[in-house]
Amino acid sequence: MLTLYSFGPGANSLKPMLALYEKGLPFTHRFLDPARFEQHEDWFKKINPRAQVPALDHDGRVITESTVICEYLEDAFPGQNALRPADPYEIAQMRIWTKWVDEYFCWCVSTIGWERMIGPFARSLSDAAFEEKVGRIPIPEQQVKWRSARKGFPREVLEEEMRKVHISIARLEARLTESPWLACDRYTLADICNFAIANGMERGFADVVNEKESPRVIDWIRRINERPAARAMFAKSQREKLEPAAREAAAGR
Ligand SMILES: N[C@@H](CCC(=O)N[C@@H](CS)C(=O)NCC(=O)O)C(=O)O
Repeated sequence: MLTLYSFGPGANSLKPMLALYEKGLPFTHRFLDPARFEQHEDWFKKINPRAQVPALDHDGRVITESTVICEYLEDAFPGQNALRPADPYEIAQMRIWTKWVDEYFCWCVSTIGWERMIGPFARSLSDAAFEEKVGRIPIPEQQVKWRSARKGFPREVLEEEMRKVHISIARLEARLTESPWLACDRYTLADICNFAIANGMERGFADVVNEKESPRVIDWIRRINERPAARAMFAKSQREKLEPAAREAAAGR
């Protein structure tokens, strides 16, 4: 039995969720509400002591780290709609792209996202409420990030991160000019893991991701969104949003 703990189909949570849909694996989804800091609650820290999503429970054993979960699904369910190429060279190319998103692309987009979204949210809390929430976070760097978002990241940090966002999109555009998919001539975890960060950037980063500057990236985002697995995933998430009571009942709350 598979249970995915996640914030829904966005950012790191999207990676294993889309992989599960692509592979056609039935799973239970346990949504954690970031607005209620559910990821920092004690019950969830027993599942992931780092208090972060996503986490996957497979028959009572927990796997964390979004990209590792995706690779785990390939190892545990190899015959089922493979998302990893068979050729060792192509596997290496796939891992270069998943490593890059985890170490570079994800971080610059994340800092800007935290400035825009987490900052106002953190400032809406009283000092006492904020400190109480931050005190529950087990990772020191993550506490620093919450505090920086509340204060507002320094302008030079935001400028540097935006520079990296431009570089990231240019790198994706260049690759997608020579190949329809990132790692090889077929859709793999490289596409899923980078899509997790790039999806929605046409709206949130319209001056970087647009038809003029990055038409191949726009087309690649569209092609992934049109896949039956992505459509099913987003439709299910929409239903879950519209039916919070049903979702909470399913989660046993
Ligand atoms: N390296 C981890 C990062 C996980 C991560 O950053 N999760 C975010 C959501 S995308 C989270 O749980 N944020 C809440 C918090 O840190 O308080 C992975 O890839 O799974």
